[in-house]
Amino acid sequence: MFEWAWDSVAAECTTFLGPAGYAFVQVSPAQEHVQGPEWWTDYQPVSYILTSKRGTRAQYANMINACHAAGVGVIADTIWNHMAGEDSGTGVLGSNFTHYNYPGIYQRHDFHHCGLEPEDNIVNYQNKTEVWTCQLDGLADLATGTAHVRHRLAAYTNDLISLGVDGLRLDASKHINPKDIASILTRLTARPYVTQEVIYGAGEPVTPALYTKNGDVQEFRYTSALKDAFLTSGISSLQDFDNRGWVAGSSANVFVSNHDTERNKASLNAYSPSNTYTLATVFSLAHPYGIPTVLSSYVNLYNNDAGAPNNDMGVCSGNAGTKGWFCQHRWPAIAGMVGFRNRVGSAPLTGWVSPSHQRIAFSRGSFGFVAINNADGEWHTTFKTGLPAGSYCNVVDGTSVAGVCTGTAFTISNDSRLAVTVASRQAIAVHAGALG
Ligand code: LAG
Ligand code: CA
Repeated sequence: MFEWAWDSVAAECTTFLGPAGYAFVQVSPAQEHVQGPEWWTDYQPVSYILTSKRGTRAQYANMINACHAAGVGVIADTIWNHMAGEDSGTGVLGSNFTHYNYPGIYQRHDFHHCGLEPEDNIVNYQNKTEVWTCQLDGLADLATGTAHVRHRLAAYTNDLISLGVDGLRLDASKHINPKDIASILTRLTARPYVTQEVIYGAGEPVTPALYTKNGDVQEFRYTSALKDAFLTSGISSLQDFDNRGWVAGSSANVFVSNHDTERNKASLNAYSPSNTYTLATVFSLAHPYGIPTVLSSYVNLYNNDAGAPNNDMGVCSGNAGTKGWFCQHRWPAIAGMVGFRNRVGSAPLTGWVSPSHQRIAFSRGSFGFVAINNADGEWHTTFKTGLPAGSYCNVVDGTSVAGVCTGTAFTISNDSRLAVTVASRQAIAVHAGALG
């Protein structure tokens, strides 16, 4: 829930995320950060006081309690790599800092000074040490190899854990030696779910595989592959992700888009043509590779700096966004596929068919079936599914309420066949938990 204020996340956990079956909600960084209207101020910590543009510590704690009551865990976006980028300034709560001095927290020797004067910024991604110890975008790089910094980062994280945080998105993990991450994790009072941001770069020595010992890793090759498949080369290629040199599915956290790639165009986004963003999200929730994350963001993507709308208060209107928010998490196809994923669990992918390069269908054992038509033109056929006979709700366009489908219902025959027309640039999906 990119940039949603804590009070608005709390309300959304209760009214939508919990009932829809989302397991976790990932929220923006919670610590005090630099001032300014841009969204990315959140990624420039100035202290570990848990007050940010998104709310106070009390509001953060209340959000966690509300989400837990709704059955939703909370993943905190956590910044271990750096502090702020500016030469000096004041945080949103009034904490003063200079580039290498955070009174009472860090001083000059708590930062890397990698020797690339005058800026000390990363230039050469072929050099591991440089990627880990020089500055990312001018952000003061913490000396994560030292006991003091490890201790301080663990204290910040243990504070989040004490409020009930269930998982950590470790921002800029690629820029931290994985041994430093491992050491900080040993200092935590609980072992939360961990997903590490390690953006793959072809031929670079700092690889996602170096980080799997610490927890899950975000597999950006998946994000690129989906963009390429849905926009260009065809979706029939979206198989065998475990045989491509990517991290194993059991270590992967995957997404169609995150807040960075929707801005830098390294992925599909909500403005992608021909329904491809929704279809790709249906695919990611149907396919067993990795743990899928659904981004929920706001409409102003073409101004890279634009902060959240509506004074940061996230809000949706029925199944759609409003007041500048997209509310992707409520879009019927996406929310419906969360129910699909929960119902199919770890059932294997079976019965893959792809009669042409823009059409695929597969089952998840005897629990679910999906067909995706990324071509212009109807796909009229009879599928062999893994499901028992019955009447099922198409969860891409409807929900099953007490066994009655609010959208289209499909009949699966005694021999598990489904005769159906999948409209141009649409998907259908049925599962054992949504009869119609
Ligand atoms: C991340 N992952 O590794 C976040 O996903 C990404 O959103 C963060 O960058 C980055 N790491 C640092 O946490 C974002 C913006 C940057 C922004 C940075 C710090 O994408 O554009 O940099 O947060 O706020 C900004 C300016 C830079 C400037 C820097 C330091 O855009 O021009 O050099 O601040 O003053
Ligand atoms: Ca670093």
